[in-house]
Amino acid sequence: MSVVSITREGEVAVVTIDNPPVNALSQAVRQGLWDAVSSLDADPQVRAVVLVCAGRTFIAGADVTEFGKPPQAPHLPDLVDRIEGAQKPWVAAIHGSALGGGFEVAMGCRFRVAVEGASVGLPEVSLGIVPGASGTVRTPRLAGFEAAVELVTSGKPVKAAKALSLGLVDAVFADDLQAHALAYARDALTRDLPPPVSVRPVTAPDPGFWDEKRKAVAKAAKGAEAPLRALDCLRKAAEAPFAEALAHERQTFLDLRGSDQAAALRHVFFAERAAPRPAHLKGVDPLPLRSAGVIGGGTMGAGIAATLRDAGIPVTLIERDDEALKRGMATLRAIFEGAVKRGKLTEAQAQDRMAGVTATTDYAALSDADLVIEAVFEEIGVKRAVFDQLAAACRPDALLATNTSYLDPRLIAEGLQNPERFIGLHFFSPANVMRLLEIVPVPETSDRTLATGFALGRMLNKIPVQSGICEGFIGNRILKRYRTSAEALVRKGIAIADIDAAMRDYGLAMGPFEAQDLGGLDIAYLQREGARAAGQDVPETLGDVLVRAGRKGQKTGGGWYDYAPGDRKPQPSAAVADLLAERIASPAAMDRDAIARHLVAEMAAEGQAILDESIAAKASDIDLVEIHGYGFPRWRGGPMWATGHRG
Ligand code: T1G
Ligand code: NAD
Repeated sequence: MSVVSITREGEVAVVTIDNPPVNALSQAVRQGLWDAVSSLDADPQVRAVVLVCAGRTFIAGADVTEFGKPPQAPHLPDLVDRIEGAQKPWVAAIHGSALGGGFEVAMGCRFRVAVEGASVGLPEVSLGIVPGASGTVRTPRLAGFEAAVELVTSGKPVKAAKALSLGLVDAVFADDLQAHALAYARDALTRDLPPPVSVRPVTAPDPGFWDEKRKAVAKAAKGAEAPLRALDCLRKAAEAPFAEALAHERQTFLDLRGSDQAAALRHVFFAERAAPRPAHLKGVDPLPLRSAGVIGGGTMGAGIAATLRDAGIPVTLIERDDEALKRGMATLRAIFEGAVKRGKLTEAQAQDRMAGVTATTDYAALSDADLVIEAVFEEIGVKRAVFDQLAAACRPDALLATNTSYLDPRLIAEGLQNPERFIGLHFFSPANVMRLLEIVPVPETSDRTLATGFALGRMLNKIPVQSGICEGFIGNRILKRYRTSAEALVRKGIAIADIDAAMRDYGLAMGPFEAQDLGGLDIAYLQREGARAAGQDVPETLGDVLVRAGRKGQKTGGGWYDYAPGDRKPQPSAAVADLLAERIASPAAMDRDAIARHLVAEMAAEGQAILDESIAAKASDIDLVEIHGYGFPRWRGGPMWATGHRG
């Protein structure tokens, strides 16, 4: 079957790309399009061409699987120029997503039309590269530099309606894309054609524009190289002739394609796509998930209910009493109202989400739920009592899940009827934002239950990673090692602020001590005290000393740092120096890069132990946990990738 085929609709030819799963621009597709230009230019019956894609989306971009190999002709920039130079006007008909090279091909066409809900974008920077087939020189000729800078340096796609307002597409249709595209092409033939995109004029912004954008892009990039290089290409497109700017872009693309950051980002790209469908569950059918219950409407319960509703799943929210239920529903409503304020949801969508929640204290409401997720207090007695009620109230085949962070799920499930349907689903706060979902089976968990956990992860657009049972599973276990290692540096006299600065320079949003002050030192302290009360030997930490002195973080006006009233800016604390004086060696200096390399190596060492104990199946899963659960910089690939682990 040819990946590119041509049919005729009167004087308009239809070129169809059919290259599942996402019509990527493989060499065969590029060759097929190249040959189509020749044959259609030579056909006197053909006056215009409509380019469509079969399947679920327009061209999703260059074929990422070809990136590791030498580029093969026809090269994409040449193909885009060839389409633009065709004797007959081409109309790109976009559904799904036209991304990267896909949108560049569309910009080589004389017109672009889209169906409502389609997206266009240039996500190359998320792969550590820049558009390599004229994206930085054609986009400004359609939409101007303000929009082009946002589109190219953020890598975020825009929906068809916005693309129309920016001039990136010429028309948007409610349905029947191909028929409308054919009509559009025929109508275009009755009028003077607009000039090809490459010869449309650009208005070069003043130098101040670029200074301002460079600051903003550097801040957002947080150490990633590609966004700044993309900005340079855009400035070149403003200040140099098309051909010179195109050559500069191509050189930048080829230069970045072989970079460490691009290799790391491709690693993450493929790991993210492999995660929701683990090989060992291939062929295991998940159970249907048509309705869910959430027990506990606190921080996590409300977030979990929100993410379920975002996926269109009806939710029954259960709390201890009406007062707590009101609080839970208020938290949930606030989540959706925040999304409306940010333009993520319409008011109607927010109302629909709330309408899909049944709030009650009566467990009988769960009698037909397919799935129930428990998110009550982190106390084994409370949890086990909840699961006893669930076993009595729910169907015997209903999936029962715990969101516990530190309790052993086997203890929670002890004595549960039909334990094969029990599983740990560890969401991260805020559960409706963080994509990481640690899936923790107990020995009795059936493969079907496990496959359903992953199916839920896909439905919720999460990054699901299977974890074995150990204290803190994968993420919180590495977090503990990271924090212990950071405290060890403090004991050696390294300044707290230097350690945080080192990790921020490395690419984390904040360092380990700032993060504890933000989240609260008492959460981990209570976990340690619980372990001590249970007879475990848990050595005193510096954090213990601070919490015992009432320093729990920002919420008490001070933790590792002091905070002026109403100010969240961390200030080095003389009180902390006094409190810890007997436990810290005299001040010592350590190069920030050395601090970061040491702490990342500590994370990776714990990751290796996690692999050795089969708590995680592969190193890339650990990278995904750190990137999606703890903000590890994607462009470093994760702690395992960054320290040379492959697999
Ligand atoms: N190349 C090859 N395979 C791809 C691919 C691509 N560009 N994009 C996705 N796939 C595979 C993916 O591995 C998975 O495979 C399947 O398609 C479904 O993907 C010159 C150089 C399009 C929004 O960065 O954003 O063009 O696991 O699960 O959730 O300037 O895929 O099924 O075997 O993500 O429906 C720029 C990346 C490339 C787009 C669909 N393009 N893809 O999402 O499906 S660089 C991108 C996506 C470039 C030019 C430069 C998403 C999607 P498998 P999926 P989805
Ligand atoms: P929380 O205190 O904010 O909420 C717990 C809720 O459970 C409260 O609203 C309480 O009223 C309710 N509850 C208690 N007993 C109940 C019962 N018998 N029936 C119904 N509702 C009951 O706690 P949280 O932060 O949401 O944590 C909940 C669970 O999620 C814990 O197991 C915690 O370890 C886990 N978790 C927390 C985080 C986090 O960052 N907070 C992250 C991941 C997992």
